[in-house]
Amino acid sequence: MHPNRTDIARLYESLRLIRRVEEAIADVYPTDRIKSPIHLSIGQEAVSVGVIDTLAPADIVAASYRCHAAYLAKGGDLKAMIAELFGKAAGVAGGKGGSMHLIAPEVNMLGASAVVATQIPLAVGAALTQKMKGTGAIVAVFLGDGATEEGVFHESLNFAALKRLPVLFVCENNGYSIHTPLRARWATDRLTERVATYGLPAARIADGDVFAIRDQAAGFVASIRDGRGPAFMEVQTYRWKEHVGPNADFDAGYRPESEARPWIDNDQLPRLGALIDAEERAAIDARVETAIAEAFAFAEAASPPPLEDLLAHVHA
Ligand SMILES: Cc1ncc(C[n+]2csc(CCOP(=O)(O)OP(=O)(O)O)c2C)c(N)n1
Ligand SMILES: [Mg+2]
Repeated sequence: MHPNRTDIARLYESLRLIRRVEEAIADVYPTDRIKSPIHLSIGQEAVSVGVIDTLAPADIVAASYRCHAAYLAKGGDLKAMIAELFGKAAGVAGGKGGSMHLIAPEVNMLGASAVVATQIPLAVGAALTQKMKGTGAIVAVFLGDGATEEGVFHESLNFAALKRLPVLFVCENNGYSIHTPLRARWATDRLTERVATYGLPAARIADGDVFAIRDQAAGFVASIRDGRGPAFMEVQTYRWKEHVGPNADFDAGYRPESEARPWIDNDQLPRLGALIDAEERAAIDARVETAIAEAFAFAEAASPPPLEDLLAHVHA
C-alpha cells in the first residue's frame, strides 16, 4: 500500500490530533479538573494510527486502559471523551469511568478496562460473534507487552487460532510494565516466535515507522478478512511520559533519558508533517486546535452526573 498524498494527510491529522489532545490533557491535569488517572500514549500514537487506518468503519477495536490513541484513531467523539475525563454526565461512560474506560459503540470501539489483558478475551469474543453471524467485520485488539504475561493472553491466542477467528492482535511493546523493563521479565524477547507456535502468523516491526505498521496491518487484515484466521503483530515503541500521569519521569531511576532519544528523533508526527505542503499542514493543525478547544470548553461547561444517579451503573 504505497501511501499517496491523501493517505499521508489523513495519517498526519490523526497523529496530530492524538498528540495535541494528550498534550492538552497533560496541561490541564495539574488543575485537578480531570478526575481520573491518565495513561498517555505520547510517542506511541503511530501504532494505533497505522493499524486502525487499515480497518473499515464496521470493524471493531479493543484497547487497554492506555486507550486515548485507539479511541481517537477509530473516530471516537472528542467532546464525549474530554467530558468523561472531567467526570461529566455527557462523558462516554456518564462521567463515572474516566480515561481508562473509554467506549464508543457508534464507531465500534469496545469499552476499555483498567485490568491488564481483560480486553483480549473480550475482543476474541467479539471476533467469535462476527464469525458466527457472518458479518464480515474483523476485530483489532491493542495490548501492552505486560499483557502478554497474563494467562488469558495465551488462552485467547490458542482459542482464536483454533477457531480461525477474525482478530488481529497488536502488541504495543514499549519495553516496560509500569517500571519493570523486559530484561527483568522475559528470558528471551522472541515474542513473535512464542506466539507463532499457537498457529497464527506473527510479525515484528522494530522501527516505529507508521507506513511499515500500516503495511503490515493491511496484509494481515486482508488475510483475516479472507477467512484465514487471526494474526499477531508486535510493534516496538516507546512511552515518552510516566506510566500514569502527565509528567516525564526520567528522574525516577528506572530508565535513562538517553533511551528515549532515538524514539524522539524518530517521531512520526514531524516526519509526516514534512511530507505535506505547508498550507495544507497549517489547515490541518488549525482544525485540530479548534476541535480541542471546543472539546475542553464543552467538558468545562457540562454538568456532573446528578446526585440521584450516584449509584446507577456502579457495583455497590
Ligand atoms: C491484572 C492486573 N495486574 C496488574 C495490574 C497493575 N498494572 C496496571 S498497568 C500495568 C502494566 C502493564 O504493562 P503493559 O501491558 O506493558 O502496558 P503499558 O502500560 O506499558 O501500556 C500493571 C502491571 C492491573 N491493572 N491489572
Ligand atoms: Mg508496556
